[in-house]
Amino acid sequence: MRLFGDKLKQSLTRTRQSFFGRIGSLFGTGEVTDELWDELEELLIQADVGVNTTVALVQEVRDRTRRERVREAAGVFVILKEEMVKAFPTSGPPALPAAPDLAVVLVVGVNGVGKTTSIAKLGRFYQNQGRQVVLAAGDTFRAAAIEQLQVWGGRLGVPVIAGKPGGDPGAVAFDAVASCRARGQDLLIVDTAGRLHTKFNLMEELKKVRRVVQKQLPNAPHATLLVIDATTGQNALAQAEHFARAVDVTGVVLAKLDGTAKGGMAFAIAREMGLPIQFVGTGETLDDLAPFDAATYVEALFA
Ligand SMILES: Nc1nc2c(ncn2[C@@H]2O[C@H](COP(=O)(O)OP(=O)(O)OP(=O)(O)O)[C@@H](O)[C@H]2O)c(=O)[nH]1
Ligand SMILES: [Mg+2]
Repeated sequence: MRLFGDKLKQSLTRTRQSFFGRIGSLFGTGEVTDELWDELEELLIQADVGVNTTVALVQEVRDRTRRERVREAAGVFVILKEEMVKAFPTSGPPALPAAPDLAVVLVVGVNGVGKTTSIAKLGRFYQNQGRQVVLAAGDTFRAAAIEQLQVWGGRLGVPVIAGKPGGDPGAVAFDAVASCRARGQDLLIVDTAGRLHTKFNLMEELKKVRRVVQKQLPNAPHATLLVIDATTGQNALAQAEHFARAVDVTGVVLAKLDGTAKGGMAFAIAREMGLPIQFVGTGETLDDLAPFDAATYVEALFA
């Protein structure tokens, strides 16, 4: 966990140096004033924490400060950090059936958010845990998507199950499950499209992929991970809700956390969407993925 903690901390460098660093300075000295609360609220909103989440968080901290008769800013800072950790009811990777049982992970999200790269990183993560990983190229729409996944599969040294460009992603998923079962491989990660030609409906296609997988393996997919791009701010939330409603998203991969100075979006996702953040993307290479841990995250925002 130490290594992952370092990665998470590293990816939050820009965030720490901007909004959250300034929040830390607010609590440096002295008394608690009305201005302090106003500034705190403003900085949290600027850091992508989201208006509703910010208001609720600041209210809770104010209430506790009053109840616990805290007068020093330093004491309020401790309460703030505790409440921030509490914003995440759960931490860590999804619970999956243990090997040798086959676990199926479906990865969804808007185009360009980092799905395929995250799949490769997840492949490495689970490989390191000793699992026999297989990838399925379920994005049959975008021309280069299949090849891109094959390149990652080559780097990982794992099989990539693919069909023809423009083919049926349900069929690819079906074949991939069958292939894993025939060969005794125990972790299948399915890539999906982020965008389709307008005459098709992406949500319907994703639902179909789910149904096809379920036909062979009733409890699958065991996790449906929504990839969210941390650099896109609050707009991403509306898109994410769309996916969450359509395909029973079970958790979030917050990609490109290293690419933003506003790393507060995790709070809005957890509170406003009620979804657990399970992994964060910390860069562009295979090892740039860390399991999300709320305490480490909050510490890294200020440390
Ligand atoms: N800095 C950084 N870049 C990332 C991260 N994850 C993905 N990227 C970059 O984001 C870009 C898009 O990544 P993809 O994995 O192709 O995204 P996608 O969602 O599969 O895109 P489509 O297949 O077009 O829908 C690539 O240039 C990746 O290198 C991350 O955690 N940090
Ligand atoms: Mg892709």
